[in-house]
Amino acid sequence: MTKFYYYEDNSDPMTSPHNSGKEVDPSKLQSLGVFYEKMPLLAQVNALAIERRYQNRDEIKLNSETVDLSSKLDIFFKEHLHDDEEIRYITSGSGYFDVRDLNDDWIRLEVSKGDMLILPAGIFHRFTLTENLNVEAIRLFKEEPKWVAIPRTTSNMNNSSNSRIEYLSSL
Ligand code: KMT
Ligand code: NI
Repeated sequence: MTKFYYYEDNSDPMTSPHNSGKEVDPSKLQSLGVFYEKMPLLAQVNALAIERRYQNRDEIKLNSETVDLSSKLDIFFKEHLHDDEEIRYITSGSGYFDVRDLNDDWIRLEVSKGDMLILPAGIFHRFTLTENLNVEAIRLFKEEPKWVAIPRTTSNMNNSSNSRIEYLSSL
């Protein structure tokens, strides 16, 4: 199964695959600072968290019973960045993370149980569910479990947020 591909912008709902058929190599993701690894065991994630000095975590569950699911999904699907690196570990169900490449095209990453993803601080991204409308994930935070999403605006596209400047210069 293809897990990483260029997103096709069409009128399908956001939870549809939007698969353009153009596959993306893991090395392409690495060049954007995105790391993906299959981790069958939570112990592997715990070791990674210690290695990278993560202090906190929480659990997120989204499914058809979630209160205000559609407004929550709208928030996650708005293009944004964070000032901290984010680690996500999928424990059940599936979802899509979309990340921007340097040409501003979307790369879609399909994640499911056992998938670990590290998104660097400063990368523009968004998240949605697959058509199954069900995901459970652990979100790991460097410090307190804060989740501040900085929306993309014309003024922070390239240079107004520190994490964006640092991200671009790290590539
Ligand atoms: C993010 O930062 O976009 C998220 O945490 C999405 C939800 S994690 C399954
Ligand atoms: Ni995010």
